[in-house]
Amino acid sequence: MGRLIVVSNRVATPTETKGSAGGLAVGVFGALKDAGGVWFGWSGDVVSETVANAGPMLEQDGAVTFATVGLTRKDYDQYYRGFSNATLWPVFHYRNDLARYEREEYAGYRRVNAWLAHKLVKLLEPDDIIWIHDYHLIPFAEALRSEGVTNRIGFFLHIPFPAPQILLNIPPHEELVKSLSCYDLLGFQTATDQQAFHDYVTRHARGTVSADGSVEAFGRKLRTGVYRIGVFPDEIAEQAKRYESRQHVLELKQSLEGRKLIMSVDRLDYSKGLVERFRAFELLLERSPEWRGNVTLVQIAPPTRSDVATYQKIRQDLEYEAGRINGRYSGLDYTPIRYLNQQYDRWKLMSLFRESQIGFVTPLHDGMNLVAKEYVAAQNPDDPGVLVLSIFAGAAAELSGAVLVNPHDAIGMCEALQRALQMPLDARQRRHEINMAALRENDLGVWRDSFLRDLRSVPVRRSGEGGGHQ
Ligand code: ADQ
Repeated sequence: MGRLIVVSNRVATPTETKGSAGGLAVGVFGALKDAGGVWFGWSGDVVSETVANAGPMLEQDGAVTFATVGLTRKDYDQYYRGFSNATLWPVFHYRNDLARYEREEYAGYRRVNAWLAHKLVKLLEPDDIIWIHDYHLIPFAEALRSEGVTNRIGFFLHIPFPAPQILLNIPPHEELVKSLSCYDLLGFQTATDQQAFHDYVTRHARGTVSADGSVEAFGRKLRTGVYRIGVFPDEIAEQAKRYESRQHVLELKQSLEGRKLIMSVDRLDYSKGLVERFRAFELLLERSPEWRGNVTLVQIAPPTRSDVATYQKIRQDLEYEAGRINGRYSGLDYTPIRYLNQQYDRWKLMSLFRESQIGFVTPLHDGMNLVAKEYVAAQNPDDPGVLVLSIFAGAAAELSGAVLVNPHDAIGMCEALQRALQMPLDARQRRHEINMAALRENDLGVWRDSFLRDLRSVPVRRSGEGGGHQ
């Protein structure tokens, strides 16, 4: 079995893979440890051109090499802040209204992909399989192919793939899909995302799609599949339990003075539906006076991409809404919304989830949403909280024990909160068992292993073959 090469925009540090990072880093690192290999990507640093060109920096941890490069200011602005996060992210989350398109940024995006691919080529061996992650790196395989790389290359998209009518808003949409067709295997979070890609291929690229998900387009053949990313539920459950009597949990409990707790945790992003969530909670207090003073919403949302204008705007909007709602319903000893702009250690979050009666996860569009899965896994099976989940999270297709909501329906969300707050123990337990069974059946290991198994089964291309496998 050849080595595994993982390429992602950001690379976790060796220390992060041992606990503090999210499940994904731990899962990917597990596969790297088993097969041996390289994790390659951006270090997160903005550096001078000389330092960038001197990379990659190599750090060895057992059989795994962490290989990272810095980006120059121009590359960061065009590739990361520009085309990736001000064009692709909003459009792929159905927010054309927040997207901009600049030719120079797109050129920078392709240039950085080509530059990164060129850096990686030197680290490759003939039997390696290469797994590229996410929207920052769509042209990566094309760039590797143009350097003569014939290894198997797979791509997993962590975010939604938009319906063709939405994708058409990005002027170089055809080039992007053509770049995707250079992979041997494309993995999507949900069947809806896969279908959207197939729709583009058949309607706009004169391609064909077979019943098994194989695609022929732009003179290339590739496979597509649905791989639902998961968590390791029993590890999370154990972690949440182990830390349930730590000081931060006791302090929270004490400060609640017996009030019910609704927990929400997200990156501060407009796709996560935070403003709509605050308004639904406000409606609960407005329509059901008995809950005033008796339920608290804790929203943890650390800022991300804060140098992108649309992220500054969502932050302002949310601060305004939290202030307005708290002004309206606070008492001398009661604040309805506790809004925290902080990053928390993973184990702290899991133990806070366990203390709460509701996990309120309401994105407007999301790939999978791992917070929803973590919330379920962290619950105490003897007294579990209820997950109130948006139908637009990929996780909604699996977690049939959740109370599903449409985040655009404020009254519907408010009613769902009421229902969850009053749900009897036996109903909560039944729902929790259903959700836990789904998490165990499709955990992070299943996601990783099934993607890699499918990628390994793709026929090897002969040298000189340009695009997807023949
Ligand atoms: P994200 O948009 O980042 O991921 P999500 O799936 O919820 O969203 O993952 C967030 C991770 O960060 C979780 O593990 C969570 O615990 C952690 N996290 C969030 N807020 C935190 C905080 N305040 N402190 C510490 N940790 C925090 C993208 C896609 C998703 C897809 C994932 C994985 O947008 O749809 O599920 O990739 O494929």
